[in-house]
Amino acid sequence: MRFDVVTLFPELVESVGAFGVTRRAAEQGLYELHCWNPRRWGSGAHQAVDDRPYGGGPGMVMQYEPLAAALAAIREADPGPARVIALTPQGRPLDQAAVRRFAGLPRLALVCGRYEGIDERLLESEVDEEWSLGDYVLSGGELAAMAVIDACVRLLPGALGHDDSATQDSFTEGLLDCPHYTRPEVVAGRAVPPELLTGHHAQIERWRRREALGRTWERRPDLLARLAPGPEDAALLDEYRCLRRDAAGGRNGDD
Ligand code: 9D3
Repeated sequence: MRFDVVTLFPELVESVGAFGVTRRAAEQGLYELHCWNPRRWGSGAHQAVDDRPYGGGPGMVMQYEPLAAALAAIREADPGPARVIALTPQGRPLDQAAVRRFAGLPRLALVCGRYEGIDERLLESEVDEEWSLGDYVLSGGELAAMAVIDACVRLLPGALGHDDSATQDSFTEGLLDCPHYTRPEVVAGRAVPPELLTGHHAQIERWRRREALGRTWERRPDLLARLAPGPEDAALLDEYRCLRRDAAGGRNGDD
């Protein structure tokens, strides 16, 4: 897979490939990352890429021309069709379904906004989709582009090695992950849940499923609503609630 990123901070974006899974995947040739600085196509002595907003107001707006020139250079570098994504606060919040779709494409071009935003005409004429990282304020689109790249690369065949946790990842299934424990068996007076020490595989899987359902119910009811648990999961969730109530000894605020 090939990523082309239009950014005023290429070193920042390139660092996504410098560590861990994404670094190994790059070394294996599973993907290529190319950054394009629109400043190269800026105007005047300072190679400006931004100007004041029409209608007035604070901040600056990224101009059409340098961004369009960068996208033209991307198409010239490799004529294969690239889907063009812009990372903006107005985009839909990124999710695993979108990442899965991107990871199936041969090429992705990512446009990172800075300043107050991007000239709307660039978004209308050159960009296929707008995505955001969520409802909080970042300084620009770079971290969002890096998130897209990281999330895609881990889905590329061969990126994760053989135990392939990608297919088991919680969001693939729409549930939060269950808790994890490792040695030692007791830490600060807290023991590992005994179910995990039995070596009884079916019992362990049942415990993990129950904890995953319970945590999703507590922390992300929006995810659970979309999943619509079947009768077996509903029973596990009931069991979780009972255990929760007993453990709280009547100290639960809501029930
Ligand atoms: C005053 C209105 N703000 C828009 C919500 C101004 C503004 C804030 C932040 C304009 C641009 C930015 C820069 N942010 C991004 O480019 C960005 C972003 C984000 O801020 N949050 C979540 N995802 C993303 S993707 C790109």
